[in-house]
Amino acid sequence: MRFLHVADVHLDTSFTSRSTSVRQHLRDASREAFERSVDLAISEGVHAFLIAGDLFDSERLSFPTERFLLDKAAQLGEHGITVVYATGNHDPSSHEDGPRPIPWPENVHVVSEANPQRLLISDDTGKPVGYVTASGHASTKESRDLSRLFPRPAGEMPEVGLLHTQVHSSLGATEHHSYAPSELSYLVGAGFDYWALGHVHVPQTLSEDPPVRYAGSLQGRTHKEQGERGALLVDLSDRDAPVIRFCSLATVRWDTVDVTHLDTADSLDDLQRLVQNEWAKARKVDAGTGDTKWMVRVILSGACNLWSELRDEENRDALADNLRHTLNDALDVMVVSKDVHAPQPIEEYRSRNDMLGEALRLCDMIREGKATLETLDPDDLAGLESDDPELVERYIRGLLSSPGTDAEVAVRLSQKQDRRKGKAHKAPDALSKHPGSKHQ
Ligand SMILES: [Mn+2]
Repeated sequence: MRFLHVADVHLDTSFTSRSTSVRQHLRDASREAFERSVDLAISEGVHAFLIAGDLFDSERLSFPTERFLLDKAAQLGEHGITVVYATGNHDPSSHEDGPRPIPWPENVHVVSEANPQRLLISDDTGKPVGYVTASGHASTKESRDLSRLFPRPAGEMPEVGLLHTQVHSSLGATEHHSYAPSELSYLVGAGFDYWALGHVHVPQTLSEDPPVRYAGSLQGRTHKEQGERGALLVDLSDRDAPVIRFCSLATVRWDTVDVTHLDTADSLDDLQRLVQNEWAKARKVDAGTGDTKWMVRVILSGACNLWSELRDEENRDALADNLRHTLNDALDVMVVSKDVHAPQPIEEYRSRNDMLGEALRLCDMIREGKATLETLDPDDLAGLESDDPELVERYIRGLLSSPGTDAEVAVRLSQKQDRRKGKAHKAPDALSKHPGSKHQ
């Protein structure tokens, strides 16, 4: 038996936090990835197309998606491909929480109740090639271990288990609610040749023999879902030697660019150039498929002369806007400033015999636990309501652990010093930079 294993398509996700055009593009991308999986199933001549739950994101099912799915299902049917779709916690059969039922063609078997169904799969001449046993979610909060309900398979043909489940030990499982939880050791010993799983969006192999696999989300939906996304093409013709191939199908990818060396940036153009360089490097390592569009998150960190500008959300949005046009193949860009601080000769300051040196040494001592701020009134600390001295202590140390803290202390104190020194200190600099400005 040969089949395609897809999961977590989440069609019609709302993507409400995105702009109208990006939202539309992301919704289209989910359908496009599904379309590619259907094309692949047909070109590979598989016998079955398995959907391991969360085909829909919620009860929302748009007319374009309904039309699209019925067309794709019929197309699979024309090629003699059986579709088995086991519902998940996002698309349960319950009428209150799940999508409305649609008139699927005969080649589609929707399994939407816990009671497992064992379906015979045949090739296009009608010759049986294997069985798929599936169980589905009837509600959004299935709490039972559905795998325990699967009858033990016995026979000469390959047997596949299809289920939307949170296997306890899987990578990224904590990101998902523990619905229909199951145990890997039980799945491994349950007698199936392959477990086609859905729910956890990180594609992964939980066991090689027998294969227990998460296909992962077909199209990533957030920055937590970076990396290639697609489906698993499985050949169980030789039960002792399954052949499994991951096929990258998602048209939109999510990626993060870390820009940590900002010390040469003195203008918006400089910042843009630095980000562009990092972007080009990242795309050299992983170019996508050529027509890939990217959802980009830029994380800026470290010392930068523009540190105070980068604290302003409007400035970050403006930078993101510019990058949207300049980064190749970017669909959308967001800019995050993480511990961006003023460039300061901290070590030199620390040894100084003035208020700034004193403050920096005090920060060190608090970090090292050699000093406490016992007389501090917690009411003055934003974000901390407790007056438990231990909590206050831990909170202060947490604040001081950020790499930019010393620089911030230095900037704040030296600005005050500058101000106190007044024009006598500032004026010559200002005049030499803008000759003649006084007379305009
Ligand atoms: Mn899901």
